[in-house]
Amino acid sequence: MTPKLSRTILATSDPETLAAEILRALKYRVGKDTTVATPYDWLTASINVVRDRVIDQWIRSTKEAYDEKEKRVYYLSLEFLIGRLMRDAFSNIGLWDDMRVALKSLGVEIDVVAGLEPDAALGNGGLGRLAACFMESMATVDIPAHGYGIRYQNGMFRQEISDGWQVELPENWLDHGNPWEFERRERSFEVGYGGHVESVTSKDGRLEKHVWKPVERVLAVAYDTPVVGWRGTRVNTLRLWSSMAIDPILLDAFNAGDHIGALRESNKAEALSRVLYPADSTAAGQELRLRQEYFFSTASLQDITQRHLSQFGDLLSLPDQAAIHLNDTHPAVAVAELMRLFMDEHGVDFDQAWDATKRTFAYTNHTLLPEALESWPVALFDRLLPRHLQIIYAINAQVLLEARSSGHFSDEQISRISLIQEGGERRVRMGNLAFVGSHSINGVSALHTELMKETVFADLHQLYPDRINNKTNGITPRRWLIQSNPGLTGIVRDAIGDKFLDDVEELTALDKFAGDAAFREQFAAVKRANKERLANYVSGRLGVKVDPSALFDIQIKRIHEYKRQLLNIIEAVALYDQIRSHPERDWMPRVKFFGGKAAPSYHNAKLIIKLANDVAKVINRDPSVRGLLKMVFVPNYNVSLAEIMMPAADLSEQISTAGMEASGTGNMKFGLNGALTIGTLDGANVEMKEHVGDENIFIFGLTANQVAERRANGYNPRAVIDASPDLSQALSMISTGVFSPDDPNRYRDLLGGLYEGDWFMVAADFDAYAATQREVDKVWSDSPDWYARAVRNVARMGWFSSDRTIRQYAKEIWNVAQ
Ligand code: 26W
Repeated sequence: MTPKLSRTILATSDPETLAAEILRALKYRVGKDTTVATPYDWLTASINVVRDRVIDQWIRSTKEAYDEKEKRVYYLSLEFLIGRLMRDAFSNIGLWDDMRVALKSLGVEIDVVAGLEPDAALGNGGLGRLAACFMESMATVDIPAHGYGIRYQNGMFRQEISDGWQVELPENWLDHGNPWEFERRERSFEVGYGGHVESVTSKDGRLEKHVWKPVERVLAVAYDTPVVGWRGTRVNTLRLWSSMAIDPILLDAFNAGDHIGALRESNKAEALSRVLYPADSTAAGQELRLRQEYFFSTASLQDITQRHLSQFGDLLSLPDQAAIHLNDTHPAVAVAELMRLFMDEHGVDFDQAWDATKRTFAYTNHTLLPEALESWPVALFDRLLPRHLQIIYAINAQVLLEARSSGHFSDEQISRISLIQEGGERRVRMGNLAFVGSHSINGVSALHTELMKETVFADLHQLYPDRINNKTNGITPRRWLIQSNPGLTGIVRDAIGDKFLDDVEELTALDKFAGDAAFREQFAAVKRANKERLANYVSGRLGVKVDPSALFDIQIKRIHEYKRQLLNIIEAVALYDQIRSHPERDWMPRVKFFGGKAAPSYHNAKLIIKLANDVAKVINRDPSVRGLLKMVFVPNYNVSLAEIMMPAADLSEQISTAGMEASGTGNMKFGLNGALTIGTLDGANVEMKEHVGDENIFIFGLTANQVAERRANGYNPRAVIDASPDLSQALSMISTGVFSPDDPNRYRDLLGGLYEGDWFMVAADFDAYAATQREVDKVWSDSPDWYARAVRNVARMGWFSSDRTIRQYAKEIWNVAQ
């Protein structure tokens, strides 16, 4: 047996050696010398130097998994929101500081070069970023794992703000090439669509098997990116599929002079992996999306099964060697595809195939929003994937038989368990497919998991009561503390030593420093420096001046009504009004930052962005506010911007309507960087409160049960608004055009929603929220108290590491060694 990889920093090199290697890479890999090298060339050369070391370890990791016949994890996700990789890889492998010195000796600033790397935004938000944190944690805790997804040519759109409105621009992360990826033309698989299914019968007329004859076919080509764990212990693979025509040029058409027509197939095929769907919560419902889902599901499964067969020779042992994880329902068609591969390609009978399929798959649900639950019209499914639809019918028959024969289910329940939604246009329910095809279905926070059992999956949970379990989300402390906040990392190392670098739960040792005035001062100085960096950023980009000694209050996340940016903005308006009417009071200076993208077709979300900008414009210009309140909407929120904003926050806004945010992960990033949270008892906020302690978090508002109860028993927002003078006044300012004199009716419909139903309970929670904000002011005015609480947040957030989450998945879902 080969020894386990050692947990030592493998890449020790002195800066002189590295400088020489950089020069060599510049010359022989980039083809330039120092006199003509652009900053991009330095970036490429530097990455190449570190990449070589990563590759050595990558090959070792891969070989070890093979030799030891280790069970592998395959994480299927339509999104990987990885961000930049340079600092991550350099730092994890222990070379960041040496590379800084090496580059400096060549007259190059590492931060400038690192800032040129494109931010790989192959995801929308939480779900995609979680997949990226998980990849890093799986490498760190030494689990053999492959991520599988799509190599979108255009990732998440770039957001510009023009006259206060969101404008979407295409994002071109591959324009300068991508030094991290390796094209694997030899790993390509055919993907079929459409056509028909033939039944093959034996001589005596028995049905032997089905053969799907697709009419359209494209190629999925693999691109591999190494994922480096902490201290370079293990390097795993992120394999992204790119689509390509099988015949890139139709020669007949070309020879006949139709040069454009000759490329038609090629263009059509390449459209598949062209662009990420930018909707983070509403199912797109478009054919291309289903094509994407099947495209990467089948390519990944063909790859996995081929690897398994070549190593073990027998497909039925797949569940012993492979755990395939479905990141939400986006790859749920993989359940039917694996069944097809078993039955049609490998002659396994239905019962055995079904048993092996369930033992192989596990599924994570990330949202309870009804509009986000994927379902596809049966007619569309039949046209694109006729064999899969047959298989889904067969699975459905099996599941409904189980339900019926148990005698415990009413007809209504049976119709909810069915994989096919009846009534109106018949649809395939992807959540139900993922559920019945998996041995484990997990939620992403304790509350969310309980709500899953009570709502969307109540009937399926009754049928299969052992399947639903909780795995509270986490974040990687490497990117979200060590790399993005070197200042805080430094003072923590000085205070408690280095153990927390390898096990972030060791941060609890910092708890006693909450009472240490000298440490609190160091902490405040680090926070101040991080705030200055953010202040410089917004002054440079937006020309807005903010005072770093003010309280930095930050809400950054996708713009969505349930996340209630509107509540925050209305409260800012109320505060603005109060400051003007009571200039004599002792107001605490505050800067409210907002950032986030709206789905391009989400009208209200786009209006909320415009409102934030309209309100900011008026407040920031009003001399009577005397700079006590400022508001900034920071455009194009992405992973790289998060790395600047998280460390600079004093107050983290996590104010979703209770019961609606599955977990949240931004909440954890803020806490780990020493921000205090103002939030509802929603998602992982509930567990954060348990960990940091009631006095170190500001909780307000209705609970999930109270929200459900109000919605059920008739809630009258109008009465609530009338009873709150502050809210009434703020709403009337917005609706009379104080912030939109050019179009006083701009927000009529948006605010109308608050009077009519107020589904998101903005009015219901307003007074509690505003009162809690004044409580925040009070604590902020007492610096030692504030920073003591902030230090306790850092000390107690270690549990929210994705290493902990991944260990739980490994042990309780995947059954893999670590
Ligand atoms: C089909 C369209 C679509 C696309 C994306 C529907 C739903 C999604 C995701 C489920 C949205 C998402 O990112 N959900 C977030 O997942 C995070 C990681 O678990 C959680 O922390 C967030 O609370 C949840 O909103």
